[in-house]
Amino acid sequence: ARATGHSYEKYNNWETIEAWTKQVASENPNLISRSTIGTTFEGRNIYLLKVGKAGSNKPAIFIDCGFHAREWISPAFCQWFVKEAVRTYGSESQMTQLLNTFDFYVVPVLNIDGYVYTWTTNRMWRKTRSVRSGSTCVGTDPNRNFNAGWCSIGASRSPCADTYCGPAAESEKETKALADFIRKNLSSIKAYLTIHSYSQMLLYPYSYAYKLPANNAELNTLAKATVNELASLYGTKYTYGPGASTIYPAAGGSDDWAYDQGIKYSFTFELRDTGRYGFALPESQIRATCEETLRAVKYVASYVLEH
Ligand code: ING
Ligand code: ZN
Repeated sequence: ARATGHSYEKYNNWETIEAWTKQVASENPNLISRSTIGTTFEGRNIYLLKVGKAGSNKPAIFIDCGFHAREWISPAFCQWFVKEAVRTYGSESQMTQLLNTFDFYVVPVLNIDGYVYTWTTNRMWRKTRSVRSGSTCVGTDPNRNFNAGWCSIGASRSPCADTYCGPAAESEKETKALADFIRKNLSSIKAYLTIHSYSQMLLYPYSYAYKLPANNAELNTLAKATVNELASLYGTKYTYGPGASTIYPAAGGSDDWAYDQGIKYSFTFELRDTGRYGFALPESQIRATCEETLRAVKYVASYVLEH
């Protein structure tokens, strides 16, 4: 049975996603375990699903969704990924090999308070919902809040701005929880994938400066092959490259931070579309968007497995 009201082809509210995390874990004890990496500003549990065949000292791939509240296709993808992992394990060779080798650490929604706010009050909210003295404006941009050239470019010091970097790096409980988890599991994490929308882009470091990562040539080749794989399903065209020159320069992003921690395969996915619907991507596109993105994620994971 599904969690109440839950559907993989609809956008689910937080209450439904939370119930789903519990149910999908309890129904698949051999492949999934659920834990909490912290709590949000408003006190909600930030869940992490560890997805993989049990084993010791497994390498891991980290995937997060729901950094930005209004990017609803992102949490939809994390749910889809987990569903497909358990559905195809043991019958589809690539997924079976991936889950036998790796643990996938999946955070279905990081910025839960913001996500709830987009359901109750303002569909276009982006930031967290943290409140602090000295400003009447609410929230920090979690993707400007990491300690990677923090607030030096493409971010705002104004608490009212949508790209507010926060009073300090990791000022938000949500980003601190994520960074703490990654630091604690650094030796096992081989790839960091963060799912945003929209623009149809596959980005890799750096965004905080116009500089290239040491393995730029490898990341460029991998990104090109990955977007080709993604396009092979429905023809969806992605552009790819270093963040600063491909989308815009922006400091404090999680992919740059993860890369500088030593995770050599660090990507930001910007899912559909290119602006027709933007953040309000219709539910009728959830299935195709998630299917093509799943192909891309599996491609990256299989590449990492072989390298
Ligand atoms: N885009 C990202 C943003 O946070 C990005 C682009 C990626 C910036 C990586 C910095 C680092 O602005 C969306 N749509 O959120
Ligand atoms: Zn985003």
